[in-house]
Amino acid sequence: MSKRDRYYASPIGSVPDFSFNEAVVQVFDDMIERSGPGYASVIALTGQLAARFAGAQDAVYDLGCSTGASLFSMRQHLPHTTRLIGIDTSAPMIEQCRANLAKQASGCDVALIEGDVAATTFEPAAFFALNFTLQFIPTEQRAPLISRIAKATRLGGALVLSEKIRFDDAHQQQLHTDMHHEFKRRQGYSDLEISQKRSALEQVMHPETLDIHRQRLRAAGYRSCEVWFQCFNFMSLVAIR
Ligand code: GEK
Repeated sequence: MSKRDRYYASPIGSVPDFSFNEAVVQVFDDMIERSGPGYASVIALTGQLAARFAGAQDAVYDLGCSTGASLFSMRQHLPHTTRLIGIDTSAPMIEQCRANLAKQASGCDVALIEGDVAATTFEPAAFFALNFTLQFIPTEQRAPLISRIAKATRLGGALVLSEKIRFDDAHQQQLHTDMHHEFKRRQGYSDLEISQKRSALEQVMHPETLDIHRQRLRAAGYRSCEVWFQCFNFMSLVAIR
C-alpha cells in the first residue's frame, strides 16, 4: 500500500494538469481507493471475471496497469501458466508495479510493457482489463483502440471496461457528482483537495455516457455487453466477443 494521499492538500496557485508522475505514484494506491467509489470491489472481482474467460494457455492483458492492482487480482484467480501482460505509459507506474510484483510470492508470469495502449499491437488474448484508463485516452483514439482490442479478443473471450461516466440527464449528473464528492469527503479529503484535483483533471480526463460506451463496444464486434457493477458515476461493463 502506498503513502496517504496529501497531493492536493495545500493551496496551489494555478493547478497544473494531472499527470501520473513519480509523486503521484507514491500515493497512488491510497488516492484511487479513497477517490473511486466501488474501486476496491471492481478490482477484486476483475480477477474472478478473468478466470471465467481465460485458461491455462491464454494471454490476458491489463491496459493501464498502474501499480498492478488488477494484475494482482487476476494473478490470484488464474492458473500459473496463463500469460499476464500489463501495459502503462507512465515509467514510474511501471517501475512501482515491477517492485510490487516482485514482493508477491507466486503466481503466473507477468510481462510489463511501458507504452501507449493506443499504439500497441495486441496478441490474441482471452481477456482484457481496461480499468479506469480509457477516460484518459483522447476521445478520437477510443473507437480505434476498442476495435483493436475486440479483434484481439478470441471468440468467447471478454473485455472488462471500468470508467467514471457522465449522464445526459442534468439531474442525474448533479446527483452523482454530489454523491462522488460526498464520498471523497467521507474518505477524509477536504473541499480544497477535492476542488484542486477536479481542476487538475479537467483537461486530462473525459468521461463519456454509458450509451456511448455500449455503442462503441457493439460497433467494435462484441456481441454482448452489460453493466456488472455501478456505484454512483463509476461503473464497469463486461463485453463478450
Ligand atoms: C487500476 N487500471 O488500479 N496507454 C497506457 N497507459 C495509459 C495511457 C495510455 N495511452 N493513458 C493513461 N494510462 C488501474 C488504474 S489509472 C486510473 C488505472 C486513475 C495509464 C496511466 O499512466 C495510469 O497508470 C492509468 O492509465 C490510469 O485498476 O488514475 O483514475
